[in-house]
Amino acid sequence: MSMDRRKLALLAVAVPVGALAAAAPAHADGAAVLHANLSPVNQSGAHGTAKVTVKGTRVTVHIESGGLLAHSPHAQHFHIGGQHRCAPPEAADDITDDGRLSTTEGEPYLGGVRISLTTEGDTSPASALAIDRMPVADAHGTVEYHRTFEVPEDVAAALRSGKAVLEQHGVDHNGNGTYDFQGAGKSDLDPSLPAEATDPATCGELVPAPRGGMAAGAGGTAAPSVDTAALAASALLAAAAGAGAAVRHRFAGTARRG
Ligand SMILES: [Cu+2]
Repeated sequence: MSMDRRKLALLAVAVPVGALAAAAPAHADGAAVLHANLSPVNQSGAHGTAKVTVKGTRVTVHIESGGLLAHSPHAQHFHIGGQHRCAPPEAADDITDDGRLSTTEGEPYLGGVRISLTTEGDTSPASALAIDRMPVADAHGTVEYHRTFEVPEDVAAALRSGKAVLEQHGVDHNGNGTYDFQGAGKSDLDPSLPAEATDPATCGELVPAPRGGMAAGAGGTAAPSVDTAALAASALLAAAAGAGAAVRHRFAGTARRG
């Protein structure tokens, strides 16, 4: 009896606080929403969609993709600094002349890795090939990814202005169900890894979504109740405040690399 009453009392306090915290950023003019259609690269057969919300330097990423190599990690990044577009097919033979598009061949178009879309911890370029912290496709080759984290100001600005590209990596070129060196040799990024583990599998340009269209399209059926959303938002804010400090600290000490 007393425990239930205590929980109720806590909720009674928590809900108004959460509502206050959520109200300010959710409807302020600062938020930008980007969308990407992830198209297959290297005949991977993979595809997907991504939604990125930018509020100040706080970024929320939601990716749903399918057709990837099952039971395998898939490195994924925001690429910034090139022509902010996915590589055209003719880029595939720039360097290796083998018809396969490597990450290096795509870089003039996409730009280098600026954000590593890891599942936990560091998101800087230093984690570009942190395979043990990248999402793993399930038995159906599906990757669902959802994370909120802090980014440097120039990354937030690039995202807002539609100058970032999302790329997922990992292609089973020889179709044997695993990343191996027989498929396409060594990775252009790290010779200790098979090229199959790092070759691009999907690519999509992050394009600003029209402000009016989003609410009608994406809000729909699965929207949580106001109280739930407010509580979740306040928890995210608290978490982001803590995580943001750690990420910024790491960025300060990490040399930038493409
Ligand atoms: Cu990448």
